[in-house]
Amino acid sequence: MASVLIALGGNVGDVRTTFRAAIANICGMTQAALVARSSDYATPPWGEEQQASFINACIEIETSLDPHALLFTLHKIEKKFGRDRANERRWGSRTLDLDLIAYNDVTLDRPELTLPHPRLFERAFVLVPLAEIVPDRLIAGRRVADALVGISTDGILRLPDLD
Ligand code: PH2
Ligand code: MG
Ligand code: MG
Repeated sequence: MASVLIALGGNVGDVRTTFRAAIANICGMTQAALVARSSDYATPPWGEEQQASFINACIEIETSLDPHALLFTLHKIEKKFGRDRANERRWGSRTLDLDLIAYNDVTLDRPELTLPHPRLFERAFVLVPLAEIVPDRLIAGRRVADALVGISTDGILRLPDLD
């Protein structure tokens, strides 16, 4: 079994409801157990600033799928929740983005998949939810909670749990 960290993001539609359903789908379709789920956070849009705020969260799962099978499944789930990869801008709006952040300590550098996620340490919208669930985890030799020191978390707001 592998311990896998996945970041969720979206800014179109009822994103928190999408997250809830997507997490159930991830566990169902990857024969995975949900180990931890962060709170949802409202986050300022990064990359392309003239768009709606995002909601972001992170989960940890345990799965026996290999990284590529997992990536394929995550893409299927994105599509099921309205993601249209063919007609979107690189840093633009989406219904659902599911990013593989880390898969055990696997390192991989392929066009379709880089592990750990190459932009993880630049992104407070990933590190803040990640530090809530796995503060002591080492990714690329760095402790998650330490990686947050020195990067701006301005405008990131933890949202109260839904019922
Ligand atoms: N995702 C993007 C572009 N910008 N900004 C925030 N705050 N959160 C995201 O998940 C995000 C983003 C495209 O994938
Ligand atoms: Mg992303
Ligand atoms: Mg993505």
